[in-house]
Amino acid sequence: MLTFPAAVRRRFEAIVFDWDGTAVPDRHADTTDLRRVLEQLCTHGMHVAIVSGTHLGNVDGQLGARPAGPGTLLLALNRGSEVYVVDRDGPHLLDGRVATTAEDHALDTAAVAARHAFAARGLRTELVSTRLNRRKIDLIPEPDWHDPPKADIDRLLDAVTARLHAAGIEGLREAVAIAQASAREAGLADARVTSDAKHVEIGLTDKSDSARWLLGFLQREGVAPGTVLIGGDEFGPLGGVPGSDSLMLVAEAARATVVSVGKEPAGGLDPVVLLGGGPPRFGALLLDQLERRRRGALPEADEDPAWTIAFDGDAERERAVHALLTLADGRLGTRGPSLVSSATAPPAVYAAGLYDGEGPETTLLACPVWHQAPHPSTSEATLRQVLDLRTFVVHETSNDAATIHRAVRLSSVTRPGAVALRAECARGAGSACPPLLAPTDGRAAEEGSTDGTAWMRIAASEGGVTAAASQRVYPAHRDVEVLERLGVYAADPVQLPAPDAARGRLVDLEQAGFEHLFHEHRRTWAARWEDAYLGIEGDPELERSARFALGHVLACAPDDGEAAVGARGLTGPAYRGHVFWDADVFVLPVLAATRPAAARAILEYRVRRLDAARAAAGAEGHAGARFPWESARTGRDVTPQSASDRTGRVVPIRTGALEVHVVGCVAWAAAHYVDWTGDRDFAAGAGARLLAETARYWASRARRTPDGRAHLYGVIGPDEYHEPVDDNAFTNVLARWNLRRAAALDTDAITATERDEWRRVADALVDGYDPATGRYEQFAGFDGLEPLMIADVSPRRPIAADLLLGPERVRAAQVVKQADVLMLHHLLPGEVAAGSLTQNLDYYEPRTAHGSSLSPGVHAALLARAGRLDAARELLGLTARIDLDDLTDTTAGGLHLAAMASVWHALAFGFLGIRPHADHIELDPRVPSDWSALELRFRHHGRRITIRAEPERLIASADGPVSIVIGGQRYRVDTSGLRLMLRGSGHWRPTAQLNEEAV
Ligand code: IFM
Repeated sequence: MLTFPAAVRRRFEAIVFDWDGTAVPDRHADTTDLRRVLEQLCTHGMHVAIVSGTHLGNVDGQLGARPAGPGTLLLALNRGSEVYVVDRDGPHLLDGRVATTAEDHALDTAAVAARHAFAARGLRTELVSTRLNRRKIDLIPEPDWHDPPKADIDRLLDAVTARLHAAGIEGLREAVAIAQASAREAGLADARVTSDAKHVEIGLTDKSDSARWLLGFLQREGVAPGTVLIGGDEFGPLGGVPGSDSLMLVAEAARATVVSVGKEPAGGLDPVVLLGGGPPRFGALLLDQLERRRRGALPEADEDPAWTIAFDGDAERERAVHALLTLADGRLGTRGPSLVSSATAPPAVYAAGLYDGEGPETTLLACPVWHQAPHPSTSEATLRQVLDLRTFVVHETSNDAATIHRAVRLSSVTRPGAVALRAECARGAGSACPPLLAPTDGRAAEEGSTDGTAWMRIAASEGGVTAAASQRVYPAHRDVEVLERLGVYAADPVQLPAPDAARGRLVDLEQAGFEHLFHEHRRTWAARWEDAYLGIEGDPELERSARFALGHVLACAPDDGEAAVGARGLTGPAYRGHVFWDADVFVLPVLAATRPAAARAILEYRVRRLDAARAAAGAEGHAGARFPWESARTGRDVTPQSASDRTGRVVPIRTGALEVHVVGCVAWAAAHYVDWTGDRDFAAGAGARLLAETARYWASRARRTPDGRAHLYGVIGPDEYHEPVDDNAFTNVLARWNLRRAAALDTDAITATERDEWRRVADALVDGYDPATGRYEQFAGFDGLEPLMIADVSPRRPIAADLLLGPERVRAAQVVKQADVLMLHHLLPGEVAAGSLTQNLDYYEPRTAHGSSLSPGVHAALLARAGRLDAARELLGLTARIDLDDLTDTTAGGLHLAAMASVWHALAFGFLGIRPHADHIELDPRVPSDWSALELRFRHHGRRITIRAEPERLIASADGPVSIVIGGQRYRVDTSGLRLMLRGSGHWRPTAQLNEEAV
């Protein structure tokens, strides 16, 4: 086999190439071999796109490929005017740009005018075709030229230049300028005028449109630009005119590898790799790609710093890195590398909602491990792991000096519960590793093997998990073989699944194969990012950290059934996988705006435990539903009742008994989901039940005093340093909102008497607000505690103030663990006293230790709302790095999912000031002057909306009509977008040339 330069000696995911002169020498060449290679490349999962100026009949007629996939064959033809997808049944038009009658007329006028201009200089030309969207003027018309082979580019250029000189035209560049002037005069402002030495063409589109379309397609397929190969034969200038293939080098292709097989008379053009050799060389390149795929070449990461995070042999932080690199699909979470196993940091797999044990001991069940591959034994081995944030695929390389081992693994978001691994290893090592290993917690696993399929099942106290996996090992090259493993998990919290439950699904997986699974997984992730794009231009490091955080939130819940999202998701064992308010008020808002079905699954988890919550309320002697502080399988409270402190002293944990605000948080989540999605069925059904039952709880728990006021006694607020407290402002105002919102529900399930009672209780609930200071007292008596600023006891935050100062001291002082009063301003800005944010920020922020990771992101959001952008950025940056830098020293136990979610809260609710309402979105953007733009995409009531906010400009667009309110003014936004400028007065105003329509 011919060798190629290092730049192309790798597996690419897609190839985009010019047809005439690159893939075929002329339009009559035999393409039997080419057809076969391209079809097989598609079968092996590569996307193939042909770019040509000519029409379908020419390219498809000559090639005749009929590929089956999973790779796609695309034809981008007629110089950027049409795109076809070709499958077994032939080509189908995907997209086409049809010239309007006026454009058609203008093209004719331009072409005739150009010919006249040439004729006036004494140059005879011909209009050789009048195909779709373009006109082509032959500079050397028949019979002057006897069909020169295009490959003979030097002769062709000489002949054309001589002819042009004879007419006093300096060269091709001037010929193009003449045609350009004609096009402009004909009214074609954005005409594309090009030359391939033989012709001058005037068109509405060109190869740059093809390239942009194709790269957009590949992006929607989840193919990173750095894994795309672009091929052509004319990149360098021809007679002073840019080579026609250089038009493919659009900005979106900046990370692609580009090769030319042409003669390139003007020499190299950065970054094109000059291969030369014409179509035969290009054919060899395609064959090389096919060979790599046949030998099981691993997909490679495009190490674009904007979309990847790499860890190099970080032994010290080994367990934290495991958490950071968790692959989750909403049902399954896998942590730990494939190529190294360590007794101190064992790999782990968890299934969502699958718990073992009873009461406070209830713990996520450790499942069979599927992802261990043969690993080098030498201790010098170093491990490099790259997480591709676009697709949540982990690429691993282990180098033990003698051999390089590599592995790629994924947890399929298209088929949650399905997993795939491909690894390169030393000959003979592949089959040494069994496909399933028992978890290291010593739990009994039953295992077996049927027809080459291994299965393993583990019973929980109720239900359990069964995994099935198969693998094949095949030679790659000399000393290397490829191990390919597919696995399926069936988890059931009620009944232990039979081996066949997993084995049956594995058969489907095996039929699909690794490449197919890889393809669909990539595409599903691309669709997620398409709805949840996040860009922070001007701060690449923050942008990447924020994408990391958002990606993990997008990965934590499935699209159907119920989602038991624990405080650490499926990324680690901390908090035993228990579900807290973290899921309802931190994770859910992000998903409601970006993956509504997953947000619905989080609510479904609560809905299915409504009976347990009713029973808990009843057991306390209250009405309604009392959701537990920590929840797991049954919906009964599983909060531990005690723990040992640093001194070994056993201290009681009272959050389970007293942190009742979670009840209102569930109601808030239901209402917030409806605000984002407009899901009427949920609102009228389960949503109404959640709101009503939680309101019943508050109404019966509130105590009246003779002065007519209502109180909630003996609770713990979000600030867990103080317990128990009376009338925690957060709890009371949340309960008040809950009662009022439920009283307003349009349902027969609530009686008029109940509504009246709820409104009366809501009106009577004390909230600790003092109009004189504009401040809420965090709970009754907080103001009388010892004033203590965090800066006086610690130079840095976050700190665990209870550990630093001791629990007694913090209990007696104004030291706040996490946003408490301020959490109200974050969740319920319409329920707190207007204008009270600043006073409460001023007072509580310096007293807050950020002893919980839930705190700094919320503060960042509020500081941004208050216009304190520098302080907001500082806390946003801290939150975004909380796990990446293991700032709390607890990341090993799993990622702080609520903190990850709060990064998005800070950007969306804080910097952009977004609020969802039933019939509009409210915006109040504040963008730091050194960010060139903050861009977020989300869904509101089914419409996809993109907001791009620059320090002084705002662009909003949507895929259908939506209403946006900015500065009290309502605008209608649709696909054509809305532009506003920030005026000197600090108000957003439409720019003059706008399409806005105030309604
Ligand atoms: O829910 C949080 C709580 O607010 C603070 N301690 C940790 C819990 C789980 O993240």
